[in-house]
Formats: sequence, C-alpha cells, structure tokens
Amino acid sequence: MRRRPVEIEDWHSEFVRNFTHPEVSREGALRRRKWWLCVAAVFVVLCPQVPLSAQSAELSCSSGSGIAVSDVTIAVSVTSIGGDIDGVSGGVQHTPELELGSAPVLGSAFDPITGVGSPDFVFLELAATAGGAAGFTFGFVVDFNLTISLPTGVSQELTVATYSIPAGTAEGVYPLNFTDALIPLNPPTSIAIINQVSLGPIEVAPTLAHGSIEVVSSVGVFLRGDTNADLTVDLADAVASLSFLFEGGPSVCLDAIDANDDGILDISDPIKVLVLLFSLGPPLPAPYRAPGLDPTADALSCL
Ligand SMILES: [Ca+2]
Ligand SMILES: [Ca+2]
Ligand SMILES: [Ca+2]
Repeated sequence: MRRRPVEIEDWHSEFVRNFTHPEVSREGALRRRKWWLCVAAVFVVLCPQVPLSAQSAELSCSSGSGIAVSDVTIAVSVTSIGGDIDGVSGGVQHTPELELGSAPVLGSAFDPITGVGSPDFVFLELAATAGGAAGFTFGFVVDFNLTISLPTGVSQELTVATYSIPAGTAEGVYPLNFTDALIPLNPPTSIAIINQVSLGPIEVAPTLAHGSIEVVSSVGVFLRGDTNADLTVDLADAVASLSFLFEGGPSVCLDAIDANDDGILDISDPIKVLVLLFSLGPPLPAPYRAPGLDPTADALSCL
C-alpha cells in the first residue's frame, strides 16, 4: 500500500487524537477548539462555492408600449445569484389608467419543453391593496420534493400579464411597481403577498426592478384592413370598405381601407380582405399583426 506523506499522517493522527479520544483537561479542550476552528476555516474556503452573504435575487418586470385601445403584454422574471430557485412570491401593482382583465399566465420558465415544467404549486390571481389599488399576485413552488429548481444565474420568466389600454388614455408612462401590499381577490383573504425568493432553505428579499407601460400617440397608427378600427380584421371590415367605396360610408383611416397597400382605394381592397378571411390568403401588408404606421408613402391619410 502506498504510504501517505508524513505531513498528512501527522495531521490525521492529531485529528484522531483530538476527536476520538477527547481529553478532559483544559489543554485538551483548547486543542479541540483549535481544531474545530481549523476545520471551519477549511469548510468556508472549500465547500460553499459562493458565501451565503453573496446569495441574492432580483425580481424584474418588463416594460412595453402601445396606443390607446390596444393590449400590451409584460413579463415578470427572477434571477438569482448563488443558489437555485425553489420558490417565488410577489405582487405587481398598476395605475387606474390600465386594465388587467384576467389573471396572468405561466411564463417560459415553466414551459414543459424548454423550462422545468409546471410547478407543483401555482398561485396567480388578480389582487388589490387595502386602499383599492389594483394589481396581481403570484406564487410558485417549483417542486415539493426540492429535486427540481430554477437554475441560478439565468433570468427565469415566471409569468406573463396582458394589460388593456382603454380608449382615451392620455399619452404617458404608467408604472408597474412591485409591492408587498397586494391582497389576492380569490380566495378572499386579508393577507398581503410579499416579494420573496427561496434559494433552498434561505429566504431572500429580492431587489426589485419595476416596469412600466408607455401609452404612445395613436396619430397615424392603424391596422391594415381594419376599416372600422376595432383592432380586428373580419367580415365587418370588408363590408365597411364596400360601404365607403360605393355608398359614401364613413372612414376612420384611409390607410386601413387600403388592404393591398398600393396607395389606391378600389374594389381590390375589400376583395383582398375577403380572400384573406375565406381562402386563407396571405397576410395583409404591414401593419397587420399589430397596429403601426404605414411603412410605404402614399397620398392616403390616417388620423
Ligand atoms: Ca375591424
Ligand atoms: Ca388599395
Ligand atoms: Ca401605403
């Protein structure tokens, strides 16, 4: 058998002498105390890859923008340092100008293919403060067995919320702030949900990166083919275009009627919409997926 180096052997003998045959004398007690300090020092240097004091987390809310009468989707994410994430809770409050019609949904962190899959515990609920300010609360426990966690060091999208910007909302930036004051509306309770992240057995008060929604000017913004300006392209728009062309019907935005974006308003425009709707024709020219400005110059106007 290969002989151990003398130093190691001495260290080993000293360790055995101190911890398997403890002496009752004061000298023995002091010696054991010295050894415990040495062992603790080695543990601190070698074992925790990151000291406990370096364990931290951040909750962030993304920002978005949109015109009045549109929907804006934002995401709440968490990022940790020094520990995988086993649980998260928190709440996001919005101003009265915005509307949140339904509870948020799970984010990409819990995708069954690209994420860790659905968490064992999920809580997503519309909420309000004691003063009546609106928002939503969230809570997750990734795995009751603590075998699956959200990995550290990578932003994890927890939940996605879609806000509506009502008609007539003034231009400006409306904050989406994390708060510890939101109380879930369902089930009725008086307990506010606080912003907190669990890294194994350690609870961390995360830093909070708030979000916002900017309501921008709607001048010149339209949806291609959306003649009646309800942000949906359907049969009613083809009928409204025919009415405008042949009956002197009203128009909100000439660019919207110009479904083929050739700068001319004629029968080919409502036909383009009908082909799209009933023959699965190609998408209309931009802006079609979402409202926007006309990318091609023409003499048509849009107020
Ligand atoms: Ca429409
Ligand atoms: Ca046209
Ligand atoms: Ca154009």
